Amino acid sequence: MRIDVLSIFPDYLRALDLSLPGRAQRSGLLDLRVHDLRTWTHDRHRTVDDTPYGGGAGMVMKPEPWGEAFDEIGLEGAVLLVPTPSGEVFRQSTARELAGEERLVIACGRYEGIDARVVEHAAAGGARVREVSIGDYVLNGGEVAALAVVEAVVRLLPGFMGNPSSLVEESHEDGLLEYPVYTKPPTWRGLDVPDVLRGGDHGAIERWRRERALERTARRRPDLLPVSQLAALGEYDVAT
Ligand code: 6GU
Repeated sequence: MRIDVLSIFPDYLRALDLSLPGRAQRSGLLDLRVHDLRTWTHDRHRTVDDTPYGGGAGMVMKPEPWGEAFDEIGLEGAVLLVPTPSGEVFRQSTARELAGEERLVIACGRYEGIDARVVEHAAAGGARVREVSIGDYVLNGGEVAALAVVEAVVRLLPGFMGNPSSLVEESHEDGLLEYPVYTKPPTWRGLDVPDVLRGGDHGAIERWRRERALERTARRRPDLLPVSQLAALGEYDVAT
């Protein structure tokens, strides 16, 4: 997979040379290219923003540098991702869809966002555009979201994970939060590992894990469960 990231803070994306995406790059699975948006400015101050039409606080990113950047790197066959708090929520299912793509271009905005014509123009030119948010809070720019998106997608690329079954069992893959996990020692500071996990009855272990996953999801993320399933579980104390 090829991923181009455009940002006025390319150093922010350095973290991608470490850890998981770094390994994918060295193995040839990932071709990651980070670009400084200011490459496509022409004035002495390398200006990327201006005041908003219609008034209001903050600055808006000018369309011209984005247009020239897209012309040069090309959007052919790519999904253009635009991180923004006003986007659709980026989920595990989104990561799965994107992991099947050959090319992603991620346009990181700063300030109050990017002139809306940039997305309009890219879509009119045939690009598949997705404006995505990583959660209900506001960040200063798309860079941190881009890091999250790249990491979530790259770890799903075929051949990336040493043990693909660890991908199937984790939180969100089955619509539930993951059950609690334990390792040795069996007793630590007076706290025991649940007996069932040490008993070797794999059916019982599977049932226990499913129950804990359901219970945890009902308590922490009731929005993930259909009402029917929530009702069947009865009351859970949200404090625990
Ligand atoms: Cl993708 N961008 C910004 N600036 N803030 C966010 C976000 C994205 N997702 C949640 N908050």
